[in-house]
Amino acid sequence: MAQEARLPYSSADQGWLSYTNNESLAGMKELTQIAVYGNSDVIDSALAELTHGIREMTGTLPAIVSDPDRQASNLIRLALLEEIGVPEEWMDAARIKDLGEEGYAIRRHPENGGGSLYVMANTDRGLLYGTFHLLRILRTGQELDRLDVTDRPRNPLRMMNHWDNMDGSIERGYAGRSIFFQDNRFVEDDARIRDYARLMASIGINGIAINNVNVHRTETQLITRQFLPDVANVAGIFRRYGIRLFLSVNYASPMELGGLDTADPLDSRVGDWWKEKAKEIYEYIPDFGGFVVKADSEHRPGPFTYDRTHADGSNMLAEALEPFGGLVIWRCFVYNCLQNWRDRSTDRARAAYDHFKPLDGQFKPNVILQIKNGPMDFQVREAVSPLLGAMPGTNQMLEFQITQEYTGQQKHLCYLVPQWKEILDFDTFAQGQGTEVKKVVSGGIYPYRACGIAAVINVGDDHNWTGHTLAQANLYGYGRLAWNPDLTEEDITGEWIRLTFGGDSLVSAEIEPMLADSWHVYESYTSPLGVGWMVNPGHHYGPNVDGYEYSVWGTYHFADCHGIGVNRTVKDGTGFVSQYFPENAQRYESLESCPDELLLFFHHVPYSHVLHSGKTVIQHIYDTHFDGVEGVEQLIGRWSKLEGHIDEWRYRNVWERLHIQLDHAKEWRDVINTYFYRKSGIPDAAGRTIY
Ligand code: GCV
Repeated sequence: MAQEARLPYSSADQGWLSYTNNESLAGMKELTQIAVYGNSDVIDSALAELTHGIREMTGTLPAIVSDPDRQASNLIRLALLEEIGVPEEWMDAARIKDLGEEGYAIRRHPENGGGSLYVMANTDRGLLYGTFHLLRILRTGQELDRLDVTDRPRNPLRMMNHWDNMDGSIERGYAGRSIFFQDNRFVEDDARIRDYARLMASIGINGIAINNVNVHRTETQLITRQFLPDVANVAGIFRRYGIRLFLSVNYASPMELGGLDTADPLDSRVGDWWKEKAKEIYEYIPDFGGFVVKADSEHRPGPFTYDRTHADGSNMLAEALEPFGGLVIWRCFVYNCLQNWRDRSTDRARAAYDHFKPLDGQFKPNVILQIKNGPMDFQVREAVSPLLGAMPGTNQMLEFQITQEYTGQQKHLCYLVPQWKEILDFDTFAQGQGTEVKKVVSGGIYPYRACGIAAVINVGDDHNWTGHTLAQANLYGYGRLAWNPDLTEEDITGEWIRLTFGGDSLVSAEIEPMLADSWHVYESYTSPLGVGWMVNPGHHYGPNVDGYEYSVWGTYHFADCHGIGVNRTVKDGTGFVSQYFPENAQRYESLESCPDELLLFFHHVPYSHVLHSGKTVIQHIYDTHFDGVEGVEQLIGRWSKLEGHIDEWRYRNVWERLHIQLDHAKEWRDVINTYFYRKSGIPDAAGRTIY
């Protein structure tokens, strides 16, 4: 029974689900009783959350009443529409239909001198999302009197990708160990997984891949009977929260598990092996979401070994999953990672488009191509991938990275919502003006059968999930944007702060600008003008200006004594620019119209080149690196004002990380400025200390 669920399940920080006492709600009669119309595990989860949230906020556990009179008032009615039947004037058939499978309506209706709150949906998942929305409304103290909300998600698939390994490590994880695995087994205590499922459902996530896309030996076994019972157990936890479980699979599984001598997608033994495998998986997990596949990428196996295309490879898997409604999420992060740095004509940025664009229209309806937001790899600033929008006949989804691999590794504060907003709002011009990325991936431009957004998650088993407490805002913000990419940065930030820290206005007044400024601050003291990659190879923490300069990875800045940047123009560069639709191609091709922040991504220029800002490139480098450190000092100044306004644990957690950030920002500043001073011989116009 839902009422018996003891929430939270673990002692971890509850983040934005901390429903602390809220005196203004104490007298509200409609929060004292709940009537439920419908019956399912997901509805039980909604009810458990609602009772828990209300008890925490008001101090009183609401009573569950069954079959109340239609005239009864002063209660919450949590109702499937088909069970309750609402008056036509509230919700006509069109509006009900419009809620779809995941939407909901929340409404306050005056009744018999009192009032009732209605949460209504066509499905139990809709009710769960509506419940979390109602709790947000209550927690943030929004006006209830004329409450009349309807909402539904824009993106059909709103997904989290874990890069967790079964030994408990997390590739690019900065917040502890895996919450799923340890010592090559599943964890025994699943309390963290249960709280995690709640957190994810509360921001609308509906799909989670639990293991790393680099599928090593033990993880290859996840699709065998040895581990499927455990996988099914986790899938069951997620199912109660409306989330489908996916697995990353090893493309060479038929060889590693099946004893075949090939993984050739056109060899019928390979296809048959996967068909049998799919049948087995669905015996354990009837609603299994499908496979995430990294093939022919960074030494992972794939169809190229057999001279087959990625359409051949993914379609073969899709055929196996199709009878069960499963999806193949096929990553487009395919490039030559053994490049010769002496060869300036090969451009890693071109790779995804060059590989996949010619295959448009050849993929099965249950294949989705998952495309990283940029053509390189989650840099603090890079261009938007030109592949997005360029394949009208192929399902696409966007991949973001919440885990801060290149953006400060959760030691530095770097709020990524502003970056994601820019990417989602980027106009591809694929179908003329107004073909923004957000419309493409939500299926609003081409008739995609499946699409949406995925992100590499930033959580581990640290008490606060994300290492840096303020990095929870990235997690929250991603979910909210995946639900509705039109939400504003300000709305998301304000909501997260109030839910997480309560209503103290000083806390909002200081944290809001901290988050808003942090991406630019981080960008200022790290790599300049979109060039990226000035980090140490392997762990990707910087600074190391030439860390990747003479390597095989295709990630160069080409700085010499005259200038810096990658010439990706059509005129005399790698031609990458031609992959964009003409409006963008023209803008990036020309030095005059290329935006400053991407200048070195698209052009190689002398240090004396004058930016639109009026500064030379070299002076811009010096200024931003000095400014960046000052920016961190300001972040510390703001945070210090919150001592005593925030509990000691979270205050110290952020304070300590901000001081690490300051030390490291100084290191970035001095290394980068000194490097470019020594390369260019041009002094800083302001005469500041450079070594
Ligand atoms: C999971 C980058 C990261 C790798 C990651 C890879 C990918 O190269 O550094 O850790 O591998 O991207 O997205 O597949």
